[in-house]
Amino acid sequence: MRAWTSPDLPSLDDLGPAPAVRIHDSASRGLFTTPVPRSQVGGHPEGSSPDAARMYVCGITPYDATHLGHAATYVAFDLLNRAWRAAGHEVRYVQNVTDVDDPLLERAAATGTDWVELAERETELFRADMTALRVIAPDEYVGAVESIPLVVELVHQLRERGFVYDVDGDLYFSVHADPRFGSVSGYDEARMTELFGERGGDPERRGKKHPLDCLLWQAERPGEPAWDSELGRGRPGWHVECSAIALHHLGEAFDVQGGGSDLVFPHHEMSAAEAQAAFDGLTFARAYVHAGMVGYEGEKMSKSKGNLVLVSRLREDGVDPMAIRLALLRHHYRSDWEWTDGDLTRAETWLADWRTAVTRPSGAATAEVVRAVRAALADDLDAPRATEAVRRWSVATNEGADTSEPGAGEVIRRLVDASLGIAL
Ligand code: 5CA
Ligand code: ZN
Repeated sequence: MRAWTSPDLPSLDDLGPAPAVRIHDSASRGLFTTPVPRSQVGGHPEGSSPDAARMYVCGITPYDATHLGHAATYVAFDLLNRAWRAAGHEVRYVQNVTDVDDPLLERAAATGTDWVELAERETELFRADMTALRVIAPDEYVGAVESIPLVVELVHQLRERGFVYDVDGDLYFSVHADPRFGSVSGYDEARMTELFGERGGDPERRGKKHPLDCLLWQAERPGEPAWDSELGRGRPGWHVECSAIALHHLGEAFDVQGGGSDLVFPHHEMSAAEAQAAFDGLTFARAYVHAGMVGYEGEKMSKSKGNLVLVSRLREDGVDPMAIRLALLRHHYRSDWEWTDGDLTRAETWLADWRTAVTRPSGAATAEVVRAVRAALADDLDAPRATEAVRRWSVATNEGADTSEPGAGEVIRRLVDASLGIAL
């Protein structure tokens, strides 16, 4: 599938390498550091990329427009992408599009739209929103439908190993086939069963061997799309889509599996277990990173609840996407928070101040700002702290109290662009 156009990244080479990035891993509940690129300690052969930091971020299910919750999550992983690059990593980034799944088919049926058209339309809108927000595009943007052969291959592999069974033609995965099942979320069985039921699972389906076993391949239902395969005519389950795409496009033991915190369980738990059960000794991701949930009017912003603030709507209303991005960055990516109109007006004021400051021929000293911004981002993507440092610089510069450094604005403009993704 086609991704979107990445923004240009200004070079910060003259500022030296940024610190190694530490990021919170939900599985270990500790900080994960991607090893310092070998290219910095000894070099690697030209053309090879043994040092690439590899990241898979779960993409949208394209049945409605991008809301600020989605945007916050993708901007969070964009910060990681940028922080890794600043630290000297090459980044290999893969994202999927769940372009066939129950919510998409239900919405298409409810609105009398062709499901393929709906998915294409909303994916295109997502691309436009990501471009406007200056999110670096993934190297591979991969649809579920185009990945069906990969899914079939992985299910086949699981079946060879005896971890797949049939319930009325649907194929299920025995989740406990992976001895590490449960280690991504750390939840006990009671909590898992509760969440499984709430988040698209079917703990109560009769005929299953264990309530938590999850669907790998769903046999054709009347009126729904289906594909012929050695598994019978049907369509892929959700979790195995991401296992298959990530393994194929990134390989095992990639650095970060990312998404919003609503994906910790069951999605990331199941995806990891499916991949790990398929191959002896395989580690799926080395770290599982989750963004907090953005709420609106008292509830998690969600397509199914309809309490949405859409990026595209704000853009249509003439809001500067850079103000939207700055408003998102004012909240730490791991916190749950609620969007209010005040977030946007505050960000607009800051953005205007920053723009005024960077156009001055000289400004406050930059070395400490560069250090503070990079240190904050390397410390579990602390964007509120990073933006605060830029804010302090802009205040000092605009007040004229300290204009000791000629060309300071140009340094800050590049820093803010490359590390925070905000074009001034
Ligand atoms: N297609 C699957 C992942 S494979 C999916 O969850 N799609 S989604 O469209 O529902 O969500 C896309 C991404 O946005 C996911 O990472 C999800 O965790 C995140 N997300 C959804 N709602 C919110 C929210 N209110 N706040 C923050 N992130 C959110
Ligand atoms: Zn996913």
